[in-house]
Amino acid sequence: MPLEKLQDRVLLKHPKDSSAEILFYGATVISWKSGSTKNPDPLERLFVSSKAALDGSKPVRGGIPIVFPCFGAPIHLEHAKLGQHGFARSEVWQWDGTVMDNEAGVSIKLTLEPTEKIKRVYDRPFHLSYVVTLAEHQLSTDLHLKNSSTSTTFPPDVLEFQALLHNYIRAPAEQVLVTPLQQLSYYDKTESTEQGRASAKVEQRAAVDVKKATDSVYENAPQKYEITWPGGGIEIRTKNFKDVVVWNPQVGGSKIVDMEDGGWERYVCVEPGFVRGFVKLEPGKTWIGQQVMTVIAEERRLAL
Ligand code: TA6
Repeated sequence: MPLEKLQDRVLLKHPKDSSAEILFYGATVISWKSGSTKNPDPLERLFVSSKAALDGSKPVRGGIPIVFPCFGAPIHLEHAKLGQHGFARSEVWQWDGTVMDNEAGVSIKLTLEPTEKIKRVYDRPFHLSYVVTLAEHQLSTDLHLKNSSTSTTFPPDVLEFQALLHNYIRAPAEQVLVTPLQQLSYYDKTESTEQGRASAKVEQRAAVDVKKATDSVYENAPQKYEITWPGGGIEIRTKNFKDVVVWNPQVGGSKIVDMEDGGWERYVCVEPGFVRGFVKLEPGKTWIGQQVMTVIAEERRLAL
């Protein structure tokens, strides 16, 4: 059966043995298992901390949490009542149905609309939907946001938001490299200026590693990345996510309460988003942020 709907999650299964698991809480993808063209055995491609809460009590430490409508602490007046990374990752999304189920892949849709609870902190006209598609070696995650305002007043009821897919890619942090980020401007959140802002830099490295604590927000990035390590890799392609964040706290991760011991050694976060500035969306219009993750053929297997 290509799709199994449980009480708190949906399981996707591809005839060629890849699979995915999506919690209704946060629409968080918590597992993606896939082989590659060279090695058919499915391997887990995402990192989820063994200490992560999966019961809806807090955002999942791992997988693919959805960041919306603010990235980090809110800086826009409309987001003033929100917590870090907004509310999309900590609300229960609704099942909308199967979008596709054929040889090419299986695809489902979840939605999130303003509830009384959300309106208390974010009283804006939005309709979110999230389409997750599993193929043989690929996982696609598309976030759709509609400005559902029907107001015809002037000025128009424009939504201003940020959005990001906080991918925890399972990889050996000591060996992983992220490319191509060279010559991009970025904000280094591990360092701050005298004004307390992240310091602005230009990336000099041909390949970015995370051997030391890294929290870098790259602007106007190429939207096509390779995350590679000896024996494996993932390619990420995106549309409308103009920025990308690379994060690994290294041993500082031991201060994160729901991080498993040494968990930071087993992942790199590569997070496509629109997080510098805001997307501005007119009433009735829809914005779509798309991501396709593909397993790069591996020469040999690593046990992670
Ligand atoms: O995307 C990177 C980041 O914003 C880091 O600054 C780091 O704090 C991380 O996200 C995790 O945030 P969280 O709220 O999930 O603990």
